[in-house]
Amino acid sequence: MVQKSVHATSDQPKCRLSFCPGAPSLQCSDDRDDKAKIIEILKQCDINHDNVYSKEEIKNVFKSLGSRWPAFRTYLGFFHADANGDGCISDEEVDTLVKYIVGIGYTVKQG
Ligand SMILES: [Ca+2]
Ligand SMILES: [Ca+2]
Repeated sequence: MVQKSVHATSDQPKCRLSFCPGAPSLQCSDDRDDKAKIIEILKQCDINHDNVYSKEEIKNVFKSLGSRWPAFRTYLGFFHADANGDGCISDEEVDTLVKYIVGIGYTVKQG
């Protein structure tokens, strides 16, 4: 004998804490790792080793990251990071650039 117990609990919101599959998951651990790898690529692309990045050097960075539009990305990167507008990314500005690169979703795959 099967007896269904029917409880009327319709006045309680059932799915208040349901997970939304489309919601971005919070990832904090990988972020720092990505940053470190991007800084590594930046250093490799600093051809004249002056710790200042010219447009040409930044374009190489985006090429290394596999960007399809390195010139466009360079333009936007400078727009975001070149605070004093002198046409190159100095040591103080490079952090903003790295944040920008991480922000647009470039991750560095090793191997
Ligand atoms: Ca340089
Ligand atoms: Ca600058």
